[in-house]
Amino acid sequence: MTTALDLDSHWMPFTANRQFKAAPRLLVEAEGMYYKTMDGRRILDGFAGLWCCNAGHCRKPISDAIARQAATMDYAPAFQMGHPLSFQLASRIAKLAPGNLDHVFFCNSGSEAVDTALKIALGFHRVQGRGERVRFIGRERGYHGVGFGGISVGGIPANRKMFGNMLVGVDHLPHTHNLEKNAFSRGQPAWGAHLADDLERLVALHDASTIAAVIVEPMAGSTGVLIPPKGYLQRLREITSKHGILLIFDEVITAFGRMGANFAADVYGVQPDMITFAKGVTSGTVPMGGVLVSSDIYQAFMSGPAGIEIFHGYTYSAHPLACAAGIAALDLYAAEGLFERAARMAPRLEDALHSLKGTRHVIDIRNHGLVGAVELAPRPGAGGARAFEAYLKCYEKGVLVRQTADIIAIAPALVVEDAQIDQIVSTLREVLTALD
Ligand code: PXG
Repeated sequence: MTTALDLDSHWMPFTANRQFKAAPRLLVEAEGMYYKTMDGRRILDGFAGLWCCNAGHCRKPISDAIARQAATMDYAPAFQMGHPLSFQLASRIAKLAPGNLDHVFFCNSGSEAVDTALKIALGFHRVQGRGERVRFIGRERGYHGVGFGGISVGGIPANRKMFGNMLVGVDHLPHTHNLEKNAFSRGQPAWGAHLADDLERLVALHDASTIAAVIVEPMAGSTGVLIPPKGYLQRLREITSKHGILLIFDEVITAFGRMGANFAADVYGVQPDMITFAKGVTSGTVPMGGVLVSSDIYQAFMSGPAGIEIFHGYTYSAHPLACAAGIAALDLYAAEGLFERAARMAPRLEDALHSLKGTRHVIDIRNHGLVGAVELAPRPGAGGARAFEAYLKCYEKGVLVRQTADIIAIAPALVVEDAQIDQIVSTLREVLTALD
């Protein structure tokens, strides 16, 4: 099997290549909640691929739509030309979006969506004669993809330290994680809204007139599931509005049902000026990302000089296959009521996960929507090792979860059943109990 496969040539992303290639984990088929491995084992997918296959794997309405589109028109030029599917999908997404977020700029990934949103923020201020608003504020532990813009506003040290100066003029809010105050919270933690007030300090330091935008994940996924404290996002909105600063929600993970609603902005009741999305828009089937912008932002560009309004875009912006997949995914989400289903299943996941309280090594459990995390005490001098071993052991026992630092994250497809939640949690319990 794997001996016939040359594993050397592919330099894998965010992977310990040498370790992986010595003991590869290869997936060859997927259906619904399950993967099949190259050695024929069935794996329960507790992570919707990588937070993306929200409708479950290989759903026929989506794969049929992609196949049909590939045979009908493979590609159409993205610049100064168009095709109907992009307009259909954009208006569908705009209808789902909260408030006045009614225009969509398409790209191909979350990283591109973030860099696009940052550029739109700069352009928005500039077309209105405020070209000095160039600073960005991100947050510690934030993950906004791997473009230079995204790592600049992001706050994951390992993703930044190798890559030089990045964007200049970026500052960061403090993250909201605090185990002393908030350990074992169910849903939004009570403590921490005041951490948003740090934005006032940064505004005082830099002056509001120099700041273009604040970008945060409403629920910080990649860093290990940090649920926003009650009132925190509201406070960020108040302060940004007061100072004419744009607020960008990076919803690459949280959009399209993950939190039990269309967008996290709906769940938390806060209206941003832009939302970045990717992943769930096509249920992970074809790469696609995008930025939802407010009518104010769109109109500001449309009132600018005649001609091309923004010198930005990608060969594959609104690729026909991605658009076909997106429309089919949105149809399927609606037909099966999957976002409502996620909301209904969320308490079930919450109870199951919190039943791990008291299990060996567990120092925190947190959850919101169809997302949960179990944080482990790190091994002295070996941060991340314990959780990585737990992740490997879960995989051996037929359950795929995600590990980051000493945190195990769970985010099953929205079609997950009770018994599958139980299997994920009981496997984790078994593994943690036996782990050093
Ligand atoms: N923003 C957010 C909030 C993300 O979560 C990106 C941007 C970048 O998206 P692309 O499509 O460029 O990868 C992400 C991606 C994990 C994990 O295990 C998270 C992501 C990707 C892969 C793994 O938490 N998030």
